[in-house]
Amino acid sequence: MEVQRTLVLVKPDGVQRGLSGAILARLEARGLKLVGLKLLQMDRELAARHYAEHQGKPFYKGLVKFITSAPIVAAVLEGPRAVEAVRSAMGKTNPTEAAPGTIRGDLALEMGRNLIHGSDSPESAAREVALFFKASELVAWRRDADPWIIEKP
Ligand code: D4T
Repeated sequence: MEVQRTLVLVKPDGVQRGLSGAILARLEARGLKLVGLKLLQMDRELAARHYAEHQGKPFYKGLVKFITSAPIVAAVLEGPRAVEAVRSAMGKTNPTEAAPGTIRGDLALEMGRNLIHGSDSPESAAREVALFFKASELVAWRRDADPWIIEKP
């Protein structure tokens, strides 16, 4: 199984609501391994780079205003098909359509306050991880529980 790394952001609504730990706990409990973690407040430049694909869309200005409005937690998670594992744990972008049991389906109501970002492909993950973390800030470590989570670690 392909081991991947993916970028997760607990957005300002998650940090302000005190849900950073609860959100990361769900991803850790699923078996994803933390290899990078920090609290920061995004500036407009970082927001523009992160959301470059949405520039010009009607929701773009509000999105940048929101994402820069308070601190976020940035994390890099590693595991077999980690990109898809995080996306399925997050649920659909619009929380009212997200299935119960997902982070958005259980904890959020609106698209513009959907708590979490997760990279949508391995290519986006590589680009996004590099936006938020230097190589020296990522920690490659051996987790003793791996054989109990991953069939062929
Ligand atoms: P992110 O990128 O935050 O993980 O969300 P998704 O990958 O699930 O969704 P996205 O890239 O399509 O949207 C990015 C971000 O913009 C907000 N948004 C999106 C919004 O406020 N209104 C909209 O109509 C859309 C499409 C929500 C997530």
